[in-house]
Amino acid sequence: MTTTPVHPPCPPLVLVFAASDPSSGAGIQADLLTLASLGCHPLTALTAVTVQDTVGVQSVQPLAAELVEQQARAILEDMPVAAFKVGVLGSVENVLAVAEIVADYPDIPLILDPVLASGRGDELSGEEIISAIREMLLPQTTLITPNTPEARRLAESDEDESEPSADVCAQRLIEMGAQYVLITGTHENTPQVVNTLYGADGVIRHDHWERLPGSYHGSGCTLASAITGCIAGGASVEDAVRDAQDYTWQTLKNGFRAGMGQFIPDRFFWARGDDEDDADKKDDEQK
Ligand code: PXL
Repeated sequence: MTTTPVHPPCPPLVLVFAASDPSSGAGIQADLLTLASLGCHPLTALTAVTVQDTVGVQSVQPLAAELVEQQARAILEDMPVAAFKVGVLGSVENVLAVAEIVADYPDIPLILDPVLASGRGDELSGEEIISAIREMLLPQTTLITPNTPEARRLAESDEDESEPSADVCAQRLIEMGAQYVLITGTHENTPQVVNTLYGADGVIRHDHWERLPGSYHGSGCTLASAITGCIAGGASVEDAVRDAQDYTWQTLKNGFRAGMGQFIPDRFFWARGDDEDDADKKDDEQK
């Protein structure tokens, strides 16, 4: 008698285009941790190497566009990718390479986190990269996840006499080709953080979150990756945005200060033995 080996089902596969952050607060390491925590199998095309810690970015060294392309093509020819997540690309050539690759897979949802600067203000994408993203990637984007300063920089027009509102920026990003826009309100001076999801017909949902006191490195990467993971698992954009915000808020609430700078979100908060949880479990056992 022959027995056929039984393989477990394949988890959702997500291909991430992003840059390395040695602190694992942000960048491709943050994406890997988040996607793994949510049950996906992350695949990577590294776009750049940064030198940074939890205090600041020292340098950004883009990889050659051919190398980015070879990494992605090798994976795409081997595996059925369920979703793309795009973070820091590091050069105009890399934006063009990624735009060309994803154009060959129009049915795979693409979540774009337009990282223009780190949370501490270090520039990660110059003006030419921003223009290339506008022209080449936005029209292929399912969901873009800018914070308010990023939304303004992407959507600003020479004709603006004053700063455009978040609603106007979202409308312009949709006119430029994004299907959905999630503008995060972390940088606003509001008592709560308000994140707003827009579609072709305007606002789809506002979500309000308690503003946490810490300063976090990699909250945007966590949110965009978590959304991508949920979409790869079959969720609609709206459900993915709701569930990923909840997950991200918990990673921030459980964030830890590993170095001398910003807090790092804990993407595996649920896997740590926590005294309160242990106490709750003991209470339950006694009932
Ligand atoms: O959090 C955005 C981000 C993404 N990717 C890299 C980064 C940062 C912020 O510092 O360094 C590589």
